[in-house]
Amino acid sequence: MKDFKKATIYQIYPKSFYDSNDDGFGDLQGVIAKLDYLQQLGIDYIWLTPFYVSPQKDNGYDVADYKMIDPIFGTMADFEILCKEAENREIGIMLDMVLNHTSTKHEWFQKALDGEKKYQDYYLFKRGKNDSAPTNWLSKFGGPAWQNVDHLDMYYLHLFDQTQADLNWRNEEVRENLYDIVDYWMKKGVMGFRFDVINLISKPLMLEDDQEGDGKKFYTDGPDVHSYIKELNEKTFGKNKDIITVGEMSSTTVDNCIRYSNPSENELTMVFNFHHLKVDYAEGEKWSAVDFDFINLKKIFNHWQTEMIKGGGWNALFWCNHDQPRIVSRFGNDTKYRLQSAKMLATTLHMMRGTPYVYQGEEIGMTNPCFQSIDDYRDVESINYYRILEREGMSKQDIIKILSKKSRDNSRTPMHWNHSKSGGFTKATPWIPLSANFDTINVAQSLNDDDSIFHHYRRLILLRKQYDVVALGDFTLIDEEHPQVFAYKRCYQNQQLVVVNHFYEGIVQFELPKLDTILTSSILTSNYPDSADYSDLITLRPYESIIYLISS
Ligand code: TEU
Repeated sequence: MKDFKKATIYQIYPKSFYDSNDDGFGDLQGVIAKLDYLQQLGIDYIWLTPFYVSPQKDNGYDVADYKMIDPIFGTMADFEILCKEAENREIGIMLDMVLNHTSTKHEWFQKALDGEKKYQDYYLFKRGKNDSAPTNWLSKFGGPAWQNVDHLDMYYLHLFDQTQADLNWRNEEVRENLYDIVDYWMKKGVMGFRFDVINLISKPLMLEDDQEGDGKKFYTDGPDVHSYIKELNEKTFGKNKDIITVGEMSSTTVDNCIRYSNPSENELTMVFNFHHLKVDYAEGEKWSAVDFDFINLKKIFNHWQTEMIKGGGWNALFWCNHDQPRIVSRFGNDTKYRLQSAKMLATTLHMMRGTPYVYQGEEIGMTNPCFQSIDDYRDVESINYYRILEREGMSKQDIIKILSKKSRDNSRTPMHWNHSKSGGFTKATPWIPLSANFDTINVAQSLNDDDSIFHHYRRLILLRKQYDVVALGDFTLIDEEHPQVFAYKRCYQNQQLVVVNHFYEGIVQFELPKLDTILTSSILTSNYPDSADYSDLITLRPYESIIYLISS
């Protein structure tokens, strides 16, 4: 059995990973073809985003049949081979379970539309009030969260796209059906699950208008969420102690996350929260192009590290995923200091306490593609917001500028395997354009260069396995108010790490904690070949990042 505290998880967005049959879409055979590469990186699990039958309005997060594989990704036989081949390489497969909503093309929803009361009760169908929607809640993808169905004279709730109808978790039969789906995949030999927006599943009995916001305060970490997750655990993955789980928690709190992930609660293994990725929002508004707030970033990490340790919870650590822009373009420098800043960001994250996730392409320092036209975008959220911002009077140029920083498509461009046409991803036309820099930033180049970002990630993944302090140490932030450096200490038994990360260009001096003379220090890894030895005051170069190991 793998120890999740020492594990690293690699996220694959199959549509953009590798196209084995040259139809322009990545597929499961494409994942199989690249398993050796992932083994070389040293990861322990692969989280695959949804590949179930889906109209693909939200790239598979709109599931029409949970037990079938969408033909664009391959067949069940492909999936079974993938599980076996991954297992041969000691890699576990984690599946994405989208249990908050289904596609409106799902047969349950179709039967509800046909007037079957039983299936209407699978969703949140409500009568409108005074000729308008049941509440004033807003969808996370823009516009109202309720869609009217004329012939039923009712609205249904969709927190995401109109084609993603929220399920009614109060209905026991719905829950049993969902547990059966999880069971079905467990029997296929999967080793983990990522539960999509699982903290949004519990809606209050009485739905009311939100006088201040978009409605999220009513359903985020909702009234019965902990009891539903406990039940999900008990009836499905809790039966196999080797299975690991991660919950995606939207706008959550640390107290809830301790409950979600403290083992004594029998809920989940770990949790994603997004607070650290909102430091470049302008007063809570994602669709803005402002610099990130560095001090706040440190404070948020410090809060989540120390509070989760105190409460016995477990963080999933991540900079990137399929919903987030590329980190090197976001908090790093994707031009002159791409190499140094990508490594620095990796070190900052991987030396914290929690289980790190690497999103495909992050390990070679892929950047945002900087699309110049709305025609290059595919993401439903980005396209919706393009229209909304245009209606609000923003210029096309300003909207494109914001999208090029914030769109989810920034991370969804095809993986760069080599410098050949389409980056070796496909021989056909890819479903979404590539970033133009695939000729210099690609896997082939990274594997050949000992100094590459890839090899830095490989070393970090290994350090977590080699040093207990990485997995188990406590966490203390050093110099919280320092405007350029994010440094922290980790301690476990007689081992200590001091991790120093310079987030900006230029040269900066930084004071390190004084060491007892009986202690010795060495550099475990750094992103410059000649970083300074440990001393009370060190000088850091642009984006310099050093891990010191202190021992007695
Ligand atoms: O995302 C949940 C979610 O709310 C965000 O990450 C969202 O994409 C972002 O806040 C928009 O600004 C999950 C999936 O990861 C995402 O891909 C799906 O679109 C969404 O759920 C619905 O299933």
